[in-house]
Amino acid sequence: MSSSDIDSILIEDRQFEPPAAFAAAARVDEKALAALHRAAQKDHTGFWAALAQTELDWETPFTQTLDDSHPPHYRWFHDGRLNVSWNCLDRHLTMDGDKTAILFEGEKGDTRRLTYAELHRETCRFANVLKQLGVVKGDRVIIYMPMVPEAVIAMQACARIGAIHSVVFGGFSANALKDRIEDAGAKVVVTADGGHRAGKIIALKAAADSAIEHSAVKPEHVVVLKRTGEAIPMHAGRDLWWHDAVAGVSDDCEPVWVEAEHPLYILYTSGSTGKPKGIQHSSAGYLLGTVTTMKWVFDLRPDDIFWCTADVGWVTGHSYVAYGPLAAGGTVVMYEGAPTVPDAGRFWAICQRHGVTVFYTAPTAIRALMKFGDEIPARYDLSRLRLLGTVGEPINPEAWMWYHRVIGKERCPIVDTWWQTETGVHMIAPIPGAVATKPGSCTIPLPGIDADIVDEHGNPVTQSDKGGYLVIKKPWPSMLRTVWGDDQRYLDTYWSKFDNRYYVAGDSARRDEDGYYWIMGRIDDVLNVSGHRLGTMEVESALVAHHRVAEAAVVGRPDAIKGEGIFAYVVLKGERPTLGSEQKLTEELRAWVAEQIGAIAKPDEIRYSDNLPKTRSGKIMRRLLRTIARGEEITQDTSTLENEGILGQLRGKE
Ligand code: 7RM
Repeated sequence: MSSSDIDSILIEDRQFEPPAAFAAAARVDEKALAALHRAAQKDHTGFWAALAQTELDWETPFTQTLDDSHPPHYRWFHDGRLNVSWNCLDRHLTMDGDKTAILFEGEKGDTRRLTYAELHRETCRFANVLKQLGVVKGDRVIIYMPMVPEAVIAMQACARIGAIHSVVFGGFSANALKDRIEDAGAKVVVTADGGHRAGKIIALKAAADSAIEHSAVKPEHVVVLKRTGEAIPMHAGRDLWWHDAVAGVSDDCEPVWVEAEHPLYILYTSGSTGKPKGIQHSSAGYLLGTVTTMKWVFDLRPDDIFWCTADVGWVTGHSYVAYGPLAAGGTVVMYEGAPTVPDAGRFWAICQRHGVTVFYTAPTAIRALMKFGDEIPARYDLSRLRLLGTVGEPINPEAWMWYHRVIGKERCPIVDTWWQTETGVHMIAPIPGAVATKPGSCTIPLPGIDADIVDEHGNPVTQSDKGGYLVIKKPWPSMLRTVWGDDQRYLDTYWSKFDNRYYVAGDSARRDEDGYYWIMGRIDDVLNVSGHRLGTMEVESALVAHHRVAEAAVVGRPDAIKGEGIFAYVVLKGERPTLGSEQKLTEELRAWVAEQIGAIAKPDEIRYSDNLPKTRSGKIMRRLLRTIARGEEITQDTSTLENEGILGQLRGKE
């Protein structure tokens, strides 16, 4: 797609100033923000160095802030040493070990509260278990867990001993888990007998067994948390129960001090090919980003009850459940289940029960809950809420206004935060006491983040109605460091387009007269389904792996709740099913994709044709397929189609 194709259609002119009462008490007001921006502009590395000194505890202080001698590989604070779990836990104990770290609620209503002292103890114990299993600094541990405190404990335990974790979302299938075990070369897998979600039990251990059975890499041990109590097979010598393993283990575990650049984790995310990318993050720079954004964007204060609804399987759950809130010494809420169990008031019931003050969720959840009307939230006391946030995809102004009016009672600022797995933390987002918001815009880049919008040649786009490539022009501490095991892919995907000068996010955006950013969508073949990134190629690879499928092309189309829905065009090896008789095969293929990737990747609709429309050079005409999926009039040139007759089939008319 060339940037000239990216014309903006969204016009929104409402603007909301920071509420006076909020601004007066905020950590960062307008004046403070101006000072931060000035400091960052004057001395980019000095700005980050000062924050790294004040916001993090170091075992060995760093002497060099940024090593930029080998772009686009950057090292931040590289000769300093610290420990992430120390910064999240130990350093708060001296202040107040009895402070609540985690407030947990299971889908069935069970609750648990862990103080900092308890979380510290559990983390140390589990770290000692990992050590006993032979895990040492640099080893990879896969975490495939429900949303329970032990998921965070396992992550923190890895960080404590310098092991690199890779959390795999519990909604992913055995096959997806297998790919990640192999790519990461995992030594240990931490899982559970199952988890509760939407009234069902997610059979995590069964999936883990199947993944390992088919994996070329064989993890030495599987630690299993008892969560549901379902009977599951245990493999003697390989598997051990979490509760058995921690029994009798010491509460003490000296942190392993690691270099600032030591990888904290690998998190797999979708790109434009079928193979997920292992995004590799650092220790110090990443952690610094989480703390600064907790304070700037979430305005986190000691008495806040912070709830980010994301699963720890996504980057949002890493930065704003497992690390950021703890590094900032806050109290974080974790909820295991679905937003609609037992009914669509669950989120608001949790907000009321735990006194949530800062609430962060995805536009898809807001849209889904909005559908149930204003009466449901009206049943709950939401008066403790003071700040709301969104992430994952552009929020449509209608959902923004509903969130503002019905949940925030026109009193809470809304922070629309643009960022990615790769950026580690918020990049473009309002600082709520300082920046006016506009529904649908993520507003302006944070201090120390040098974002821009450029054209095909890398020149800034200055017209406010023109879109372009969203790029970041200077390195920032929490940026990804590479793609695990595939540095070439790091270079190709993020840097080569503009000769290694700019980080290319893969999103298109425009900037209005006030300098506000409006994200317009992905430039590559990546779908955003319910705020989750999925490569069209991933879904295509899954489809063609089915014995009846010869070829497949997958495109996105707008979906009122999910943001984007999945539409698949399939060419079969044998006969095309006659119109009206495709139901059974469609269900089979949908179930197949769920098995290959996970239920989130199931196509909403599948259409069968004799061929796919291709250009003379053999490229699938995706634009045409998108037009058809949306049911729009075809304006593209179709004269190069070898078989114009397939148009009728693609439109489902023949
Ligand atoms: C945090 C996360 C990243 C992609 C990104 C965008 C889209 C995320 C917003 C957004 C518009 C937002 N990581 N995206 N946040 N688009 N406004 N506030 O979602 O790696 O899973 O996805 O999500 O396209 O590139 S992610």
